[in-house]
Amino acid sequence: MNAERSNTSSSPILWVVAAFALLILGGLIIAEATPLILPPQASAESQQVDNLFKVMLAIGGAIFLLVQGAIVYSVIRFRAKPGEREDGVAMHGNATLEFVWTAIPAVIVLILSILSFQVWVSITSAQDNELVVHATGARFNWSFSYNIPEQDDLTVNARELHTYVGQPIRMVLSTADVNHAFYIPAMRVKQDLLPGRETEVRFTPTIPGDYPIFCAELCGSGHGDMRARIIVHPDEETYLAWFNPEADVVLNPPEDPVARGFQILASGQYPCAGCHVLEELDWTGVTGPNQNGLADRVVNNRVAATGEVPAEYLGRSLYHPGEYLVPGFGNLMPQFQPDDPAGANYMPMEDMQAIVAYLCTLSASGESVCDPQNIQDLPSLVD
Ligand code: HEC
Ligand SMILES: [Cu+2]
Repeated sequence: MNAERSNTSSSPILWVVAAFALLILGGLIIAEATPLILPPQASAESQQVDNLFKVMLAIGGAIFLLVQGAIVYSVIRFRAKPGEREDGVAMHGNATLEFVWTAIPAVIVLILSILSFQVWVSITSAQDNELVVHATGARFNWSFSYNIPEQDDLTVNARELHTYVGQPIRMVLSTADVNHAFYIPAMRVKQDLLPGRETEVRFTPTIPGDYPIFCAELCGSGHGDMRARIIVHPDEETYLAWFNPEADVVLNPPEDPVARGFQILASGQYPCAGCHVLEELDWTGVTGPNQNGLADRVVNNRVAATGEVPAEYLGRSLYHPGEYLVPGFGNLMPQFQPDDPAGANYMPMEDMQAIVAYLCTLSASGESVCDPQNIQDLPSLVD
């Protein structure tokens, strides 16, 4: 027994070396295993981000094993013997130890900041021939808009982000209300949206597919509904097969106001989808009332409650949402306004009229419940 003890304590260096080798091995295993649960690396930048992440995991994993190992060792090695009731030895101050545990983390942090800076510079630098897409976050919705080439003021709006393999993309991000964060795990990008300024983020998709986009900044009750998708087309041709017809509808909008209203809402230009359910348009938000069968409810219920004709009620729901609150719901809907194109929640009068014309058809029969004359007169009715 005695012989064995003196044998082990005679080569402490060996034990320390063996323990450190185990820690490093453990750290490397953690660094290799954890990324297996990450989404695919679907952008050119994702490999650099993941490699940096692996370095951090290896270091963090080794430190985790060191700390946990020291705890387990101490619990076993230093536990009180039966009947032992005295305090432990009082110790304080160990300059060597303190120097070591300050110097090692300082070196680690320095190395990590240099590596991080390199990756950051590399993935955020401008590239030739970028496709610029604007994304707007609004509680609780994402919408995307693309400039139409050679048409200065006209944009294609979409609820999904379309792009294609190999095309560098620059997203310009702005918010209509509070902070949001634009997060595409498969592209390894995450960027905050801040009121009053534009932020940007860049990436180049490499694998065709359909990946989720999230909001990564708690922005209110419907935050969990604030999702969208990025569709990465295999090449420019398939991308244009989506883009050109969309641009065509914008350049030649439908004459019929109902069709135009449907098209405006389907484009996701306004954030309704994140707050309302409407099957026809794939809306899934639950912050506001369900809009299926809305027109019948307006006729049977809201008209009597407000003394307004149906078109007037719907128009005022958009421009003065706080005026009449649907029972059971709070005053959470943005107040759209036709006066200031640069201001928040701008919705021109013609858009409002088209949207109301469409909402009037959400009846069991599919027939409009509104008088066309009332829709024409909306500018004075909603004043
Ligand atoms: C931030 C969440 C939010 C957004 C975005 C939003 N709404 Fe609403 N909406 C509400 C809430 C909450 C109510 C119920 C309270 C009220 O009447 O104002 C409501 C009520 C309504 C009503 C009245 C419904 C009824 O049953 O009487 C209509 C119509 C409506 N919204 C249409 C829209 C349209 C169209 C859009 C997009 C242009 C939109 N909303 C965007 C939250 C939202
Ligand atoms: Cu959000």
